[in-house]
Amino acid sequence: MNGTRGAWLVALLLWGVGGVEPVAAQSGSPAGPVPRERLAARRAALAERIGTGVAVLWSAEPRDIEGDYPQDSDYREDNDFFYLTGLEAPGAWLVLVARDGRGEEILYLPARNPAAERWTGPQLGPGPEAASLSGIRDVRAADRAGSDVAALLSSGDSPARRGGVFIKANRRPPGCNGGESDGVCGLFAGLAGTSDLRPHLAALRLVKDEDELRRLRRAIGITTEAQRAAMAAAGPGMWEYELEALIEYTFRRRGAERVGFPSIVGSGPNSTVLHYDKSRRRMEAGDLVVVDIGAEYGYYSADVTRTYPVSGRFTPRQRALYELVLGAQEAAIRAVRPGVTIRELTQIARAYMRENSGDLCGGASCERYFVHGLSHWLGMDVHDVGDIGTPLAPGMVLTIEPGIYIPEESIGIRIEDDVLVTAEGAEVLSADAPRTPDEVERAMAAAAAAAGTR
Ligand SMILES: [Mn+2]
Repeated sequence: MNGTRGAWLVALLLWGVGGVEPVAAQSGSPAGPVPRERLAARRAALAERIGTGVAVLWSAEPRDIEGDYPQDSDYREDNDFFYLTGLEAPGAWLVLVARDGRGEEILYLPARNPAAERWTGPQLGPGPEAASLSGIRDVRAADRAGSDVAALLSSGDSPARRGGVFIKANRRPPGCNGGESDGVCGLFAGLAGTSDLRPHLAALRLVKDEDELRRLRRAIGITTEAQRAAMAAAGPGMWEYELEALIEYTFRRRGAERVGFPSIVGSGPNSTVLHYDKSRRRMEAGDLVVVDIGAEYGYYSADVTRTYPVSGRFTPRQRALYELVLGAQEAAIRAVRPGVTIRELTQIARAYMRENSGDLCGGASCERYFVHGLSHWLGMDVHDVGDIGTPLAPGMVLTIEPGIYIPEESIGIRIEDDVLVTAEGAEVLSADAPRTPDEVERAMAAAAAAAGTR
């Protein structure tokens, strides 16, 4: 990390002649920047929801793992801040002043710090570049933010007096997470008329716009590619961590900058542990392996699960149980359309399982082995924000993921797809990953034939 002085001198010289741009939001990232018009539309929608009042948001706190070696890639922007500004900017504030549904915006960014930038690279400072990337014309230095907001809240004609102040109830101003309560850190403490901004942002984020869908489709495409690669490679004797490495290699080389969540590769007994992510076991012939993975691309995460037989062929019992899970999933997917709720989809999947268990699970239905929820929203968070009771509407994206887990038999089966609600019904965004037992076996057999293995 330290042997780069020469490179830095070159960089600084180039910078001097305009050859190196300061950090530009996501403009250098594989996903590219969020278009300014989209950002403006999201801020306008938030102002309209609030009506009258003042909303204040902060960027994420830089992560500090056991000490003081900050690395640029440690920083992941706060989802809501990114959603509204498209920026990655530690120490920033966004102030939205809404009057009768129309908003004015002020962005506060810390002054640039050349000494810190030697370690973690150029940062965006207050200036025209930030304005151009975010579409927010009024960009100021962050050291003014506290006094500006205090003045804004106390002035006689402030919309805060009429409509209140909206902040995220789980967040504090930048640098205030050590419990400080004076100055900027105490700005909102005990302030009357403060309400939580999160439900408003969640309602907006529930319906994806065109740029969000572009990112999600790409994240999901990368993830289904990784599922195919993993299916092709899996076999007896392979360690779970080898399969995990192969999956994340595909993510990274296709431009995913992170995993949306720790990869779950659970074989044999581990297939029945819902969020097993240690990947420490060696896979054996006869095992099923549950592979629940999601690439994060441009701040949006996929979440796709496939279950495959390590030896390349399901046993008759594994196949019968798999068909039951698949049937439940298909019944739920067929029912997706505007107006339906996740609760109703869950009832449909569970009813299918009850009615089609036969004697697979002894005298009772296999439903008792379906021990988790059917669906969650998908987006910037893998379990994305939004009221789970909201009726489906076009542009919403949810997972559909029934499962059966029988620890006594070391059989765990989960099948998970990512579904976009359309005007007419549903589009399965993760359809490129083999899903029926025959498709899975064919994909594994083709790979084995090509490699001369298994
Ligand atoms: Mn999921």
